[in-house]
Amino acid sequence: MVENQSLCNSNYDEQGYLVIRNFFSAAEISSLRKVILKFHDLWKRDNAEFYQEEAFNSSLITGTKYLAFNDRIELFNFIGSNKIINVIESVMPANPSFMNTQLFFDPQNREQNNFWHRDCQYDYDEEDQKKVIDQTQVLHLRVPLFDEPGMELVPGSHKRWDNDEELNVRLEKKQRASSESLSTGKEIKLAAGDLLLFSADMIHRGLYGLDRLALDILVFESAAVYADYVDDDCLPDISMLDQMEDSTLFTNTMALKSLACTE
Ligand SMILES: O=C(O)CCC(=O)C(=O)O
Repeated sequence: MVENQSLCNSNYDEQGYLVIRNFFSAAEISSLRKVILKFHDLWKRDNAEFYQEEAFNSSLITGTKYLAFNDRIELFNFIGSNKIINVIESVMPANPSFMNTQLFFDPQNREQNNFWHRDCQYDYDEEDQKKVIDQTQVLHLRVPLFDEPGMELVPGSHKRWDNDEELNVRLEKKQRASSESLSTGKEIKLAAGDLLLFSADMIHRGLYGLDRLALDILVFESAAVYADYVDDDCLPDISMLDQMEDSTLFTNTMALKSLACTE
């Protein structure tokens, strides 16, 4: 149960992020780590060149390509647990829907820099990014599986456009690089067991080091536009829904997808 739900909501609403220390028990993280490491080892073997040259994340962790039925159930039960759904609903009350999962790790090329971005910048030009920030919400839940340097975030930037420094660095204008430091950035160090919630719309970057491995769960507020981003293969089978404490994250997505099909 998330204590002081309204406090969570107002912190997230104002700052664009929320850290809950020791949210998960050592046993919860240890079981999750086993499943994720299975995925990660198989994924690395299958993507050896990409992994060596440039990768810093993988995605579709709940899909059928690398994990067997029982491991997928374990992941779905973790995501669809009362404690996770409660915390999601405390910051996103209106029909939160499952989008995807990603796994973040250190790039093998130690010269590879991290980079400031808003997630929406890869799909929209600057004018549309302003609208997206204003109108839609995507939430990341970061679950570090080991202690890690964490994330650097620009608090409050989920609700406002960039200042000059931020824009030039983030979009590499005026000969700035997206890996340069920002005076408005705030580092959030994370330990295994912590949970970080942050808005995908805010200006952020990952901090590399300590051989990190973090599971990110992506959730969107039910705007049908994001239903197209969801890969069917990453959703649970109907038989898996009953096993979860709370399957609403997935049933909301399924409802949106079936709505999109009939339109
Ligand atoms: O951890 C990273 O390397 C980047 C994370 C990130 O940008 C994201 O989760 O959207």
